[in-house]
Amino acid sequence: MYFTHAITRLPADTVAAGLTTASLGAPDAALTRQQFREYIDILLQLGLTVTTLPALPDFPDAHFVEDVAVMMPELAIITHPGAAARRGEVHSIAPLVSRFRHALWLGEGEHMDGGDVLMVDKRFFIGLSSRTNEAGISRFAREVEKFGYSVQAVPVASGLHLKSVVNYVGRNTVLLSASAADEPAFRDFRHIVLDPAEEYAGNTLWINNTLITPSGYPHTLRQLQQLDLPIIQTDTSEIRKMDGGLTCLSLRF
Ligand code: CIR
Repeated sequence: MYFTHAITRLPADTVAAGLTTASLGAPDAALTRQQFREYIDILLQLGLTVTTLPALPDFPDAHFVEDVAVMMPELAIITHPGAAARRGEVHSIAPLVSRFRHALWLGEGEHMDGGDVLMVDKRFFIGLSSRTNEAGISRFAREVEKFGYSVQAVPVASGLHLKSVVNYVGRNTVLLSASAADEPAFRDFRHIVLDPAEEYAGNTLWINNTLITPSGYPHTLRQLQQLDLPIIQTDTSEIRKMDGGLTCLSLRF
């Protein structure tokens, strides 16, 4: 799929107050914004039109826009984020999403974070995680199956979201952690298995046949180079401190 647009949100000064399981210290707000701007520059360089929403200081995780909506050519699903502290974010993204797609909302009890939703052509792999539950996946499946998509639930054994440790990287290949390598859902794909010391680099973004990968993961970089696709490395040190990565920072469509 070729993307022409991205929606992003400027990280707020309050970024350090967001949710995290990482014990890497507090992120620096100014450096977070600089890394975010570098990410936007990459999207622009790849030919996307980028719309950036203003910071939402009351929601310190709100720049992780991927979690609050799932975009498809036919529709958008506004999620019901698994973490109560993030639920209010949906109200400020929905009006913009609705300008581009007919938007449906998941309801009370139908938990889902977009970080658990991996789309490969007409197939969705959705992580069953601490943020996404069976009810969320069932409702999502009901809505998208009407448009010819299939939905497969995948238990998330490590990492916050499915896409923290499994991503499609082009050429019928998934980049995934050793803990996900035996997952039957991915048996039709070639596998690149992450070095356990570099699991974070699993959040590599395949976009318009280019790979955007975090800098500082040399083993993964060498593995990705075998795909013979253009690779852009970018520093995400501050984003990582809040459990975020490259896919989380945008909605692409
Ligand atoms: C959270 O815990 O919700 C945020 N601090 C990080 C969300 C990362 N989102 C993603 O991987 N899609």
